[in-house]
Amino acid sequence: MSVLLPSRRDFLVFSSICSFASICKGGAISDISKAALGGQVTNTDSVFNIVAAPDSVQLGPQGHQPTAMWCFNGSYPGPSLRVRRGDEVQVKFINLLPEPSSIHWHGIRLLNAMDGVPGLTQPPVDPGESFVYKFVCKDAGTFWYHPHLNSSEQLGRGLIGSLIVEDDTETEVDHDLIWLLSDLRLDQKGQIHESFGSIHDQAHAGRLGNVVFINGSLSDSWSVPYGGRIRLRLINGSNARLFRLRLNGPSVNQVAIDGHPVPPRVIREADVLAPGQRIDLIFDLHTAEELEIEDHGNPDRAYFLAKIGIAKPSIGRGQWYGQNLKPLPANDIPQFQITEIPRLREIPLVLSGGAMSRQMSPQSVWQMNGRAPTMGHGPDHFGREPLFSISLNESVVLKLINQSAWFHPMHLHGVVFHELLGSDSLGPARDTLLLAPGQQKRVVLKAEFLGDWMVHCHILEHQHSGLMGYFRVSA
Ligand SMILES: [Cu+2]
Repeated sequence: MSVLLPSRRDFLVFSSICSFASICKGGAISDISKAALGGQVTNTDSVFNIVAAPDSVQLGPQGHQPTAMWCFNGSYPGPSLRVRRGDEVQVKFINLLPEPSSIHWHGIRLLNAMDGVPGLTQPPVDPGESFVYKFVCKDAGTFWYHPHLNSSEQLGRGLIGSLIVEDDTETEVDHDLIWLLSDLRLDQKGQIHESFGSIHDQAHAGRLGNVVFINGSLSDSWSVPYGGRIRLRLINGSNARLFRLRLNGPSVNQVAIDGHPVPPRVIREADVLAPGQRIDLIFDLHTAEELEIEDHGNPDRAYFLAKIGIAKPSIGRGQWYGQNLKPLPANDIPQFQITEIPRLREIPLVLSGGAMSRQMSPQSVWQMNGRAPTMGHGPDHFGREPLFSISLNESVVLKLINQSAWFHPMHLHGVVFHELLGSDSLGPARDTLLLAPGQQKRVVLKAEFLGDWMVHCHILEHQHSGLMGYFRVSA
């Protein structure tokens, strides 16, 4: 029961934040970013300005020391962008960081030139420069955005945001909540810990934070203004943390994974939510009910994440939907016949290295297919040659083989894929798939878009130190 678990406020570092109220405020550039923003972003015509810049954010309670971070539009997380399926989204990205950056639209199937990977799909956006992203959102669902350069540090300093694509025939709910989950590694002064580039993090489980946030907040009590049906969109925007969310209260349906609908299924525990992944839940809350959510991602250090209840007094009444929950409207993604799969070309992708491995060395922490791309985040850090090539419109089976002793959520850009479950069924459409230590998984995918596309581990310290390459889709 959650009352026995520690809350996030009990985390050691948080009490440290509280005791450092008097450190002076930094971030001279924050005024520039606010000026460049020109007020609120608008989404009426799916045209946005996104400014990345240093800023200071009140992570702890009021009166305590703000944290110097890197922010999209001055907030942590950045603005939540809501668009309609089929819209052409236009984002002017302005970089006011002290280093080059970009924005990648995680999970969005788009043209290669808009994928936001410096050195592969576009030049880096230098400090003071801008880049206009234009893409059509083909799929409704829960997506997110973040830089794709020096990702461990840029996300670890706060550059994350959600992108929600709505459908005209969306399943009706009274409240549509987004929880962008993240963690930050903070020092004793409540500032971002400067341990970026740590070989220990790279070779082990990545840069785990010491404080977990929901939409940048420490609040563990959330409320909707009145009862009814609630959609909760969970996004894991942390560098390395695996969430395993246990749900106590009303019955909860899992309705989408990585943005794409799945048949509604009542769960007491959501699938593991690895970095980059999303899960959508739908549940009904009436009268005095509350949904309590615990994170058992690390079974030895489970904690109470938050609860969702109805504000008191409730200011209205939601609809009563009964037990009837229809699947979300499907996205038009490639479909596969199970009978065609044995005929498809199979491409192995072997992940090796990391701590406790003989393949690991200071020059090569991780390897993909035995190859160790240059460490770091320069223009050739993902290797000069593609890991594999696929013809346009070809379907292939990719065999992911984790020879290491560590978890790897593997993310492919430019495609959605399905895991092959045994010989006769397919898992849900995904863009990021978690491999446990020593695990092998086969996925089927169809190459729909030309170009060079990243394939990498979404534990960003693994990505930084070798688990990052690309595949080529050619005509
Ligand atoms: Cu990894």
